[in-house]
Amino acid sequence: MSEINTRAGFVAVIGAPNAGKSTLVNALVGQKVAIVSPKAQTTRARLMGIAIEGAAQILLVDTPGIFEPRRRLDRAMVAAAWTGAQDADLILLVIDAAAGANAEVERIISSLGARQHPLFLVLNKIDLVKKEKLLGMSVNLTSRLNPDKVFMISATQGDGVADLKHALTEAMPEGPWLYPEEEVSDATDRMIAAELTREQIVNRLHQELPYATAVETETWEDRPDGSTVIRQQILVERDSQKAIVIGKGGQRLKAIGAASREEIAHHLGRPVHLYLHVKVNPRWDEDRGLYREIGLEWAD
Ligand SMILES: Nc1nc2c(ncn2[C@@H]2O[C@H](COP(=O)(O)OP(=O)(O)OP(=O)(O)O)[C@@H](O)[C@H]2O)c(=O)[nH]1
Ligand SMILES: [Mg+2]
Repeated sequence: MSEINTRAGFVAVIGAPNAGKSTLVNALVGQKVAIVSPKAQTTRARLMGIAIEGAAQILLVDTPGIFEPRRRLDRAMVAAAWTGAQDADLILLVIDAAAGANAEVERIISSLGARQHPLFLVLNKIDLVKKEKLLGMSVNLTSRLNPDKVFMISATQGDGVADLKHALTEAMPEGPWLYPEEEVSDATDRMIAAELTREQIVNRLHQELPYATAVETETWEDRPDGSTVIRQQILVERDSQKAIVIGKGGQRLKAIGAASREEIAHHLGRPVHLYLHVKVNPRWDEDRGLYREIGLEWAD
């Protein structure tokens, strides 16, 4: 590979909650770097997934879905999303084609009005939508957003993902790669391990619980026998939530731990011993140290 032809740049992946941003980042990277769930507001902090194609390194900044902020955690998440967009070479706006241009999408469109960046518009989840609806949506959004390119994809099925990746490659500025070739994410293993446990919780519990929960990796020990011992704390806001996470006779916590341990071991490529405990802290979302641990800036 000749030095002159390498390309590298940042792509901010933004969109409403649940649009499929993290699923798309994983598909472009070619492995799971970001957690995914059918619930809105799964991603909390900015996370970079690194995709490589030919001579190009595409740094995909996965952001929290942009929504109406209420508490401090929400404000920090929205701030993380827009910061991701400002620093980027290109904005990838992901829209859930099945949900259409709802109020959240409208808010994002108006905020993008004054953008300085090139924009790719991605209509995702085309596997769920009739062609006519898709075309109507595409015409409407294109006339209002004036994107540089439009893609219709299914991030879960893979349709259109290769074309999108190729176009991203060509849109990256020329320059040296910014990360080592083998790196797939900027998150530390501690953070990824905490996220994988949170993914199990978000996918197993309902209603308010996912939003009331945070996971923190407390200790990490790589043993000489090749295994890793990890202790994590699951924070909830109330005693009743603690009881739900633990489940009857500890069954639910056991299942969360077993599934997460398997995912973490797969990620690390080594055996893992995972110990979880649940702690009640009604104000965990006011704890500055925790924000740092989960990769968010404190938002006043
Ligand atoms: N049918 C279908 N489902 C999809 C597609 N892409 C993503 N999903 C699903 O949509 C849900 C949300 O996906 P995520 O990737 O977590 O969405 P997100 O935009 O990152 O959401 P937040 O992090 O909450 O902002 C998950 O259940 C995905 O499996 C798709 O192309 N087709
Ligand atoms: Mg996400």
